[in-house]
Order: sequence, then structure tokens, then C-alpha cells
Amino acid sequence: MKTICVLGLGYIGLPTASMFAAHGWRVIGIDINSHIVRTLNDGGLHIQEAGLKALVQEAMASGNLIVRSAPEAADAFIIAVPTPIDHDKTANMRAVTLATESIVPHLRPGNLVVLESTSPPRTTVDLVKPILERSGLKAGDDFSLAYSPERVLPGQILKELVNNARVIGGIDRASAEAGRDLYATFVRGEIVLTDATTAEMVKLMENTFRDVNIALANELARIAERLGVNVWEAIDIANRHPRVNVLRPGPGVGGHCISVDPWFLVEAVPDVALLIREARMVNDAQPEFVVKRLAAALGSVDGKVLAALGLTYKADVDDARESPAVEVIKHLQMAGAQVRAFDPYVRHLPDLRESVVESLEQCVGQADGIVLLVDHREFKALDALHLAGLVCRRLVLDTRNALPRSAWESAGFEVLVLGDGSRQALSAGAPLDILA
Ligand code: SAJ
Repeated sequence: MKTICVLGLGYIGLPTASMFAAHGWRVIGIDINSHIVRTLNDGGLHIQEAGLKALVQEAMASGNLIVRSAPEAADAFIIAVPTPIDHDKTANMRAVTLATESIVPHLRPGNLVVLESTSPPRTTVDLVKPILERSGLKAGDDFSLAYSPERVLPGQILKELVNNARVIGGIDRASAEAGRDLYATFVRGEIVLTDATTAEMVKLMENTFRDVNIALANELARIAERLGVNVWEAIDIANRHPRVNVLRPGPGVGGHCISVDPWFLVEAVPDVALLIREARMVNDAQPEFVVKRLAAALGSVDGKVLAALGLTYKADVDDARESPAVEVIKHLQMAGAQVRAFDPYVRHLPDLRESVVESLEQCVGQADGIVLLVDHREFKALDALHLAGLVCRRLVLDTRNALPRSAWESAGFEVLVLGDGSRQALSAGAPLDILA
């Protein structure tokens, strides 16, 4: 039985470790956070993801997965630690550096080391390789080294971990092949081999592609509002073109991936990555756009009581990292609003301690307006009539185009939808009433 050490037991490391354990490997899961180690060893789980609890518990019960706080000798090492950005928008590689250093004393000839963390181009060859070679062993000659990015979608991690195509970039051909042999244990998608730096670039390109396209959707929403057009209807029609797929506008782009990764390309080649930088700026400015829209509807948000529905960065997950919903709330507070926020998946948020309430009723009671920030399943199914009896003023801004408009209107709500300029233009008397 072969052993893998997985360093970092977050959204990627833990599912990956459990998956290898479920396929017959002996896996040592490592995390430097003692709370995570304790929680897992006590049978708990520190993150929410469909199907993960059962997989982890089974892996631990079988004895194949053990959780520790420091690495041990193994056949393969997988690094899956966070790579956030600092305030100056440059990559913080501290966790990767520390994790790599912790492997050095345990590295043996014949080992394979794989970096999975999303990283700036050339990290594998310029940062990880020199650290590992402090062991006295030479990458390529004595041990294999590869970069293989995770590409799974939060909310569908277990399915995508198995079925997505997997790219493995080796520092040489043998390293890529060693990586392929490892992941072939459970990956059913195509496994594509390349060099390490190309694999790093592939990962960054994918998330940048999505970020730039969401920025386009957000800019189109702003344009539509100015022109008195409903962007949602326009997108729906445009997307019937066989080569067009405009994404969905919203309150901004969050999460630890798409709002972060494009900066790694900007940092690497700032004088060239101009469109990529601009797209980031458009998406980062979207929360302020939401606040302006609310201020216009209410006259001003100063002194108003506002109910914010949703805190996470997207629907049906418990992750509030880099969440645009949180940004909207902070901007509203800075503008003088009193905000109460409710999210069925997030009960505490250190950043917004005072504002997060425990029930929907506490959130919307006596509110001067509601703003829907996350299209959680639970929010789409809300009973508008019930809420109508609780609020002070029946006004809702839907930033995700997720609420059933007619049900809310029948309950007496004025329903504003981000990107829908058609109603304002009509009420302003613009000659756009051709369908009326
Ligand atoms: N969003 C929009 N409009 C859209 C789609 C998304 O505003 O049309 C927003 C979401 O609300 C959210 C953000 O973008 O705030 C990102 O959400 P997402 O679902 O697009 O992506 P993530 O961050 O959950 O996962 C992405 C995925 N990358 C791509 O789809 C190219 C995933 O495959 C990656 O593995 C993951 O990043 C990662 O870890 O890098």
C-alpha cells in the first residue's frame, strides 16, 4: 500500500485526500491549523460541500485517511494550500513556501511532488523546485515534480474531481507521467500532459476567461440601465446566436479563485495584461453600482434600514470569501444605512458581526428595502406575501434576477432588477413602449 501526504485540508485538499483514500491509498492529511486537525479527528467537518462529509467519514473509518499537523515520509506529496492576494494585488506565496519547506526533511529518491495550488506562472520551477532541492536531491533526476491545478466548481467538487479533464504539467516528461499514474487512480476525465509552466498558465487563463466575460455582462447591465433596456431579456435573445454566450450580471465576482487569479497574470506582465486588469476593476466596482441603484430607488440609503439576503460569494455554498455581498453591505453601512443580513449558510461573519442576524424575520422586519445578493435556493422560494407583512416599505432590489417577479409584485412589492432599465425608462416617459 502506497502513501500520499496531502498538505492543506481545505476545499481542495480534503476532497482530494479522501478520494485517494477511498481508492485504496494510505493518505496522511496535513493541516497546520490545529482547529481543523481536531475537528476532523473528532469526526466533524469544517467545510460544507455536497457529499463530502460521508466521503471523509468513510475514509477515516477505514483507516486509510489519517489527519496530522506535520508531514511524514511518503511516496507522493500533494500541496493544496491557499494562495491569496495581498492588498497590493500581488500573490501571497507564504503558505506554498512553508508547505514545500516542510516536505524537504521527508523527501526521498523516487518521490513525486505535485503542486495543486493556483499559482503565478513559473512557481513550480522558480519557487518550489529550488526549495525541494535543499534536500540535496535533484528534481527530475532523483524525484519527480509536477503542477496539476484543481479546476473543480465549489458545490460540485466531488463530481468534478472525478469527471473533469485533468492537466498535469511536469518539469520533465517523466514527472508528468508520474503525475498521470497518480491521478489516474480516480480521475475518469481525460488526463492531458504538458510542462509545468503551461499548466500554471492554463489554470490562470480559465479563471481569467470567466472573469473577463462576467465583467462584460456587468458592463452590459450598466449600459442597458442607461439605455432603458432589460439586459436579461437582451442576453437571453443574444445567447440564441450559435457563437454567443453572455454570462450573468450580478453584484460582483467573489470567491477565492476568479476574483484573485487574474491578478497573478497582471502581476507577471503588467504592461500587457491591460484588458484583464480592467475586467477586474469593473467587477470590483459592481458592489458600489448596487449601492447607487438602491440609493436612487430610496432617495438615499442614509438612515434607512435595509435587509440584505445572502452573504456568500455565490448560490448554495457556505463560502463568504471575497464575497461581493459582503462588499455591498460594507458600502451600504459606509453610506449610513443600517443593514441586517441573513444567510441560511452563514450564521457568523467576524467582518460583519453586528449585522448578521439569525432569522429571515429579524432581517426583513421593519425594513425600508430588501436587497437580494445571493440566489440561494431558499431565497428563490421565499413567500413574498409573508415578507410583505413584515417590512416597512415594499421595495426589493434583485441583483441576481432570481426572484419570481410577478409573485412579488402581486404581494405589493416594487421589484427592481439589476440591469433592467426598462421600467425606469418607461416611467421617465422614454419612447420605448413598443410592446405595451
Ligand atoms: N458569477 C457571475 N456571473 C456568472 C457566473 C458567475 O456574476 O455568470 C459570479 C458568481 O456569483 C461568483 C463568481 O462569479 O461570485 C465566481 O463563481 P463561479 O461559479 O463562476 O466560479 P467559482 O469561483 O466558484 O469556481 C471557479 C471555476 N472556474 C471556472 O469556471 C473557469 C472552477 O472550475 C475553478 O476550479 C475554481 O474557480 C477555482 O478553484 O479556481
